[in-house]
Amino acid sequence: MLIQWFPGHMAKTKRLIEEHLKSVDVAAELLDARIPFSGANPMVEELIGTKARIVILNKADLADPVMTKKWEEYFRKKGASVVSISCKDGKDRKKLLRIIREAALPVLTKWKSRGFKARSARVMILGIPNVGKSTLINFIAGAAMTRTANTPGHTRGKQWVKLSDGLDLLDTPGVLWPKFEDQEAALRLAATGAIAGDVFDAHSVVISLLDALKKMAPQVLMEKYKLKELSDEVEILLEEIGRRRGCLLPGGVVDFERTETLVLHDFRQGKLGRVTLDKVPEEKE
Ligand SMILES: Nc1nc2c(ncn2[C@@H]2O[C@H](COP(=O)(O)OP(=O)(O)OP(=O)(O)O)[C@@H](O)[C@H]2O)c(=O)[nH]1
Ligand SMILES: [Mg+2]
Repeated sequence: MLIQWFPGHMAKTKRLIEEHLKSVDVAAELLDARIPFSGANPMVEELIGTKARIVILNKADLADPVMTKKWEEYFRKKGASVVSISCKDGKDRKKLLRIIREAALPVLTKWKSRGFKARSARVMILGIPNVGKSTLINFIAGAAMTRTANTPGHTRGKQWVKLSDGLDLLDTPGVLWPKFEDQEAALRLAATGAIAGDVFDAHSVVISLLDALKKMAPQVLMEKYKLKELSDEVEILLEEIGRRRGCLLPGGVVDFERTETLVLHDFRQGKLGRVTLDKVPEEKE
């Protein structure tokens, strides 16, 4: 889905999310484990405010496991509750539910101490396009999903996915806009598929992706495309990949456009290894 983020649209999105946030106890910020920095919305902390927040590093199956640990550590040091998961791995459901419940506990305890009847913890998922919000909602809901329409009270009009174990999930995720100003971040967002194909220049995206992959996963790159060596020149590397994969135009010239599509597809499918594009910021001594 292509979303054009005009300033007016952003303001409207912000208002809508703020409105939804009022009815939840926990805001779950979903990040792509391959780009926890580039894929973070610049305003999310301001939006969430003092609400209990958890960071979910999703698509961990596509990210470098060592880097994911480092990113978890990074968020933990910043005081956030963090968990890394893959919606492709059913085993991760439990740890996800545990962290959500932990985050909601203080709110629910306070609620009860004020003499109110016990109630479920309410959670909202936030994240940029394509990070896996819908998949995550289905993943947590699993087979036990029941939708309750028009819950009375201040949650009126909202749809909740009722989980059997004392958790309610708002089934409308907050779609956040990604970073725009940061060129590096934009290239990575495009590489992972968070920015739709027609708003970026695929050539630059693939060139910068190959440049990163050359350093991060040279072996996989060579094996996948049956290359004897990796050319220092990324343009030449791209051409060699095209030749290897038979992406040719009449006359035997490499079809760059097709080659770029192929490389992007392979990367997004995880066929070029488990790669994390964002480095954890260096700690200041
Ligand atoms: N490998 C992998 N793919 C995932 C994971 N979670 C989601 N995906 C894939 O990511 C793509 C986007 O998922 P969605 O759930 O549609 O993302 P979304 O955030 O709802 O996207 P929008 O509705 O466009 O904002 C889909 O192809 C999912 O199958 C994961 O943990 N691992
Ligand atoms: Mg969705």
